[in-house]
Amino acid sequence: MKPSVLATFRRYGIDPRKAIRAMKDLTVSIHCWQLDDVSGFENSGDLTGGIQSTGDHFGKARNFEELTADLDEALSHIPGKKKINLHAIYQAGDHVVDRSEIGPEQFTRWVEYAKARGLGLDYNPTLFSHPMVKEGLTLSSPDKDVRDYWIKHVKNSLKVTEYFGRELGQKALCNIWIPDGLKEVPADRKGPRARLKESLDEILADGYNRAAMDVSVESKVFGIGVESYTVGSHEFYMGYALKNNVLCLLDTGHFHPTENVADKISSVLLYSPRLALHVSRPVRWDSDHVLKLDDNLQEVADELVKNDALKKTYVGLDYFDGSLNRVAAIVIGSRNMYKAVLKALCTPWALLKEAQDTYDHTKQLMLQEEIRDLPYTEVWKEYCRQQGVEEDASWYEKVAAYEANVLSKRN
Ligand code: RNT
Ligand code: ZN
Repeated sequence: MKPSVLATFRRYGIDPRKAIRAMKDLTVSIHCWQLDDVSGFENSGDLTGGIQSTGDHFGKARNFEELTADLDEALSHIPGKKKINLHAIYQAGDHVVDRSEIGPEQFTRWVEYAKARGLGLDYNPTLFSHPMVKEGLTLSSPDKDVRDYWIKHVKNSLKVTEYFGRELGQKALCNIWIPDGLKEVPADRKGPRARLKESLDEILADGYNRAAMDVSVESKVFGIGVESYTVGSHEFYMGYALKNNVLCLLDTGHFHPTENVADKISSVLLYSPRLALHVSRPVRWDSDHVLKLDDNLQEVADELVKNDALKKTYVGLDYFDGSLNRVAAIVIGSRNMYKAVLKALCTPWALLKEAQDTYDHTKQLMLQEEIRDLPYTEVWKEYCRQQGVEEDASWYEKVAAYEANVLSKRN
């Protein structure tokens, strides 16, 4: 880095070289499902569960080989430590097995893939896009057969996750999200929640190896077709997580649009030793747009740094846009996540906090505005150089060539 860049940061008490070193504490879990619009390898039909992917850009990955090839292309342009976030529907055994039967054997190829590249893996049971989702309900269904079916699936998911953690020597996360909710105002709000609580208790009853994995529960405010009531609301899961020593997963698209999800991080961390995130970009609703380096993303990264939470947080990405080159979508969103954290690490929080705590609101505002102009780009470029990835838009030429040579040949 140029001495002038270092000098500029030094004036604020920041050493960008230290910031780059601190990036080792960040691991981003890159979601595989952007590459195929959450289709998976089961041929399970349309995406259901109140979530939607729109757009039909060509070149969507159709199987394990295509998806991992696309991932390799994307990963070669992303700096930093990475994991891959999988869903049960990405089972890759010799033949497709029923959801209730999916276990570690269906993921040996993924473990080999991850081992060969020094990646970690995370896991999500898939409780959507399936005929056993009855009337939109799974673990909270009034139908015991339905609940039991999904309880089995999630119990097996804990085994898959434990297998990932053990094999890869890196703790894995099993994140539970269910679509359960109602289109119309419910007659009974408590019943489904009580059933969900009971199902979760049963899932966790056998325990799991906490050295190899964590479990998180993901809340939501509403989904398409389930606008009036979501069983797994934020309050429900926040209570459940704290009481049962599992993690609360905050998806940045799962709250009312005027809520600041970054603001929740410091509260959760006062009561829970660890946190899980799905970083997304909601546009008017939980639309799962590709991450832009906007204020919302920056504030999430700022909170992770200020709360010294990089090591305590499972940072997962969760978006899926089918209207553009899906490999580029992974690269753009992921690079933005790392960039936001690096920028947060180059911010003079001590100075800002001092201004706040001494009631110097004018200085605080002045600083907040002046530091926008610090040469963060130079630090990002240096970080990318050290990581052996492109420091600028030149990665796009390679992804465009991949689109011409590989993606455009798929139909
Ligand atoms: C849905 C949740 C959930 C999914 C993925 C595919 O609203 O955000 O996390 O997006 O599991
Ligand atoms: Zn999510």
